[in-house]
Amino acid sequence: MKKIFKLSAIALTMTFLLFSCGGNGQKEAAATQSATTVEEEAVTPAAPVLSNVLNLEGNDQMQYNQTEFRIAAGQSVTLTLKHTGTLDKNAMGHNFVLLKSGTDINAFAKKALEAKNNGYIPKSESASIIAHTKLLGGGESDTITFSVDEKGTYDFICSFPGHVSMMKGKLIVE
Ligand SMILES: [Cu+2]
Repeated sequence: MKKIFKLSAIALTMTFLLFSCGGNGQKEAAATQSATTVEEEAVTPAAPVLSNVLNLEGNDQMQYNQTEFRIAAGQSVTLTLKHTGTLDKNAMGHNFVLLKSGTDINAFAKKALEAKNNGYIPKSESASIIAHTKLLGGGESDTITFSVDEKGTYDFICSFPGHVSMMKGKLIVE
């Protein structure tokens, strides 16, 4: 329900009609017209839609389950990173580090190597970081809240040693 009410004005009207009438035929019609948005958000992680609740997973195969998110500029966003594996954070640690535009992700990851004691978040590069989670081991999760004011495409990476080549993605701010 919550998701439905977040839709645009048009969709909201359609949804309202749907709930007022309750017919099954109308339900399908309304669903088709009102937004693929709802369906995609619920079922297809590969097709990102604007959202302010982001869920990201990292696994024991050194992979994120998502490589693209879309958010609205200036809107507060909550991101939860969950490590779905079982390996210890010293062997297969994962984090989410969102970087400012223009940051060289490989150079950043290189700096991160020196920051083991700080969850591989290099203090010397704090000016390049928009937001980050803590470093997680298997079964752990962390939730952060942030917002990005400027529209654009931003890189996010896992800064655990060696992970940036596989664990990276784009956050698109619209
Ligand atoms: Cu990682």
